[in-house]
Order: sequence, then C-alpha cells, then structure tokens
Amino acid sequence: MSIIVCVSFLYMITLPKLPYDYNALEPYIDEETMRIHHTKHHQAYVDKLNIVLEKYPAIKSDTVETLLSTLNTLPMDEKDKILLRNHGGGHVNHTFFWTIMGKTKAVNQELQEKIQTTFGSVDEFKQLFTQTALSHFGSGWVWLVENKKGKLELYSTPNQDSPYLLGHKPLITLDLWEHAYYLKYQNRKAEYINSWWNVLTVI
Ligand code: MN3
Repeated sequence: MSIIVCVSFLYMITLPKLPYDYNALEPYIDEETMRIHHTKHHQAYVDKLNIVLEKYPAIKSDTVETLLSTLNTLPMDEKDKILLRNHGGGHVNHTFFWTIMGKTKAVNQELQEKIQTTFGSVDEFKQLFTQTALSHFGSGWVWLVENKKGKLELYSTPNQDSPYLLGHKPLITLDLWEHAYYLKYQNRKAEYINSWWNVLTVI
C-alpha cells in the first residue's frame, strides 16, 4: 500500500512556488490578486490536471508541455483530452507567467535582439503586443513565441490554450483573464496591461 502511494506521489503535479513574495509586484499587481491567482486559480488547474492524469498512469511520466504538444495522438478519451488541454494549459501557462515577472529586471539579451530584428524595436513590439492583448475578446492569453522554424510570432489564445499545442515555445506572455486584474483594475484592462510592463523582467 505504501509503495503505491509513493509511486503515485512521484508523478503528481504540484503547484510551483512563486519565485518572489506575493507583494513583490506591488503597486502594479497587488498582493491579494497574486495570492488568490496563485493559491486558488493556479492550484485549481493543478488539482484538476491531476484528476485527469490519474486515469492514465502510463503517460504520466512525460512533462505536461510534451503532453500538450502531442495531445492529438495521446491514447485518451476525447473528453479527457479537453480537460488536459484546459487544466494542463492552465498549469503550464501560469507556471511560465510567474517566471517572467519580478521586482528587478533580468533582461534576456538574446531575446531582446531577436525582438529588435523581428519587430524593429522593443517599443514597436510592446505596442503590437498591447494591441493584440486589447483586441482579444474574452478570457485568454497574449503570447510572444518561437515557432517550429525558430521565428518569433505574436498572437493571443482563448481560454487556457497553450502555444505548446502548436509546438511553439513561449517567450513572453500576459494573462488576460479577469481574475488576473479585476480586484485592482476592474474593467480597466488597458491600465492593467500598461502597468504590467513594469514587472516584466525579460526585456
Ligand atoms: Mn490566470
């Protein structure tokens, strides 16, 4: 019995710790929003993801990113694939999102140069990214990704759809769900986006 518990624990997805305190992104993203976002919303995706994965012990040892990029070929019920897409996406999207924010800049020079080459300048990229975020309807995410050819692409996805579904690697993202900003910004989505640039560390 204890061995079974031990094995299933090994493959259990757990909520990653934030790499900073809940109040670290103040005043741009408030402590209460960060706390609820991480301990309630992200935790819920993790819990529901584990419920799906528990049904398929054979595929649990792959990373969630790999599962998403091979979703169509997985030996799973179609209903469970949708759950994996939603909750697996919710987990990997948030896990990545936390790592590109912080109190102090940690600029990724290589990424910055690629952005300059692709979009002309960092400022032009920021404008396009903001525009894409503003014109996204409903819940979702805005992304800068590296596609399979190694080129940068900018787009938004609905719900918790992850770029890994397309085999793309996330480089920068912003959570456009209301839970990410509503406590502080209410309906002022543009203000949230503009403030957020202050806590993005990688460019
Ligand atoms: Mn969220």
